[in-house]
Amino acid sequence: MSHQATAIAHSNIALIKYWGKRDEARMLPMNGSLSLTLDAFYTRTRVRFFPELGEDHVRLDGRALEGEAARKVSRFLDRVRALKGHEWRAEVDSYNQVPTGAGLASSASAFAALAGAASRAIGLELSPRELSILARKGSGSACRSIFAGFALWQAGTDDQSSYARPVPASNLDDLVMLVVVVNAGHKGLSSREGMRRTVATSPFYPAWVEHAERDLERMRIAVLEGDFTRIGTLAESSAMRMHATMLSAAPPFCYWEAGSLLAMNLVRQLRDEGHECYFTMDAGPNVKIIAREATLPRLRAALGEHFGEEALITARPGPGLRIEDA
Ligand code: 2P0
Repeated sequence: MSHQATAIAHSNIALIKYWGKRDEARMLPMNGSLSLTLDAFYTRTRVRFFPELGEDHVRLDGRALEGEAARKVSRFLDRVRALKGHEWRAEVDSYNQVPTGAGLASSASAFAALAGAASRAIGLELSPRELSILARKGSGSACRSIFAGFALWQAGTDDQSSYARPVPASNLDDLVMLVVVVNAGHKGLSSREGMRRTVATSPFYPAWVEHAERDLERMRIAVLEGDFTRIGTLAESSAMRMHATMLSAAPPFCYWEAGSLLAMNLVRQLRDEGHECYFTMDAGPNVKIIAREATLPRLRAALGEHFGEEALITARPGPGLRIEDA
């Protein structure tokens, strides 16, 4: 019997952001979040377990991972091994269709794919909810990438109640996300460290948590009703409030660059001209514009003028996790 499997998971962008953990060891978030899984960015991961192997070997885009990045994968594999009661070590081969570490959620697709491939390879048959719980322990946002389209991660109160599920949507098939790659380089402060500092030091943080839970329910309803204006307004506000907690941390930090501000201003300008669109930003300088298919040509022209066509990536609602036995 071969102990191998391959999984493909797409990344997701949060419309209501996850920012801060209440329990880092158990990877429980302070607040729930809601995201859109995207077609354009994904990770394909093959895991092969070998009973005789002495240690895990992890490759990303063909190159051996070392140091903390490799240990993070091994610790995750330890969880999978513990679930099955095997000591087997693994060879992991992962390929990213995402600029790694540029705020385009590579850890979400990475750990969702790893959860799918490793669990199947070792002989576990997990439900989508169990896969979401497992993926969460690799990286919080990964629990949402198990699902296609819109997903809601309920914060929960313990390990088994903190997972994502699909959110029913109506009239949103023409939703698009235009990613403006302001800077594709590796970001400075990791999300994990940024969250830690924000929770510990920002006086705005309690207000963030309170509003995030309220906005989460509003967003769920807006998605259910297909209310694009409400979705965009809530998403933009969630992103701005999250970044306000970073600006108010000690020491303060900021992921924005000059190009980020330019893109945000262009979005506001286009909106004022009647081309409805909204922006969101994550733990990096890139700006993601939420729009509808009909507005896309105008947006691409306006943003392309400043950033160049090659800096624009059009993403659409994407599929959930797929696992193959080979
Ligand atoms: C999100 N981000 O909801 C938020 C918004 C970035 C900004 O989830 O520590 O890689 O592994 O749980 O999930 C990015 O952080 O952090 C993230 P960990 P993760 O998408």
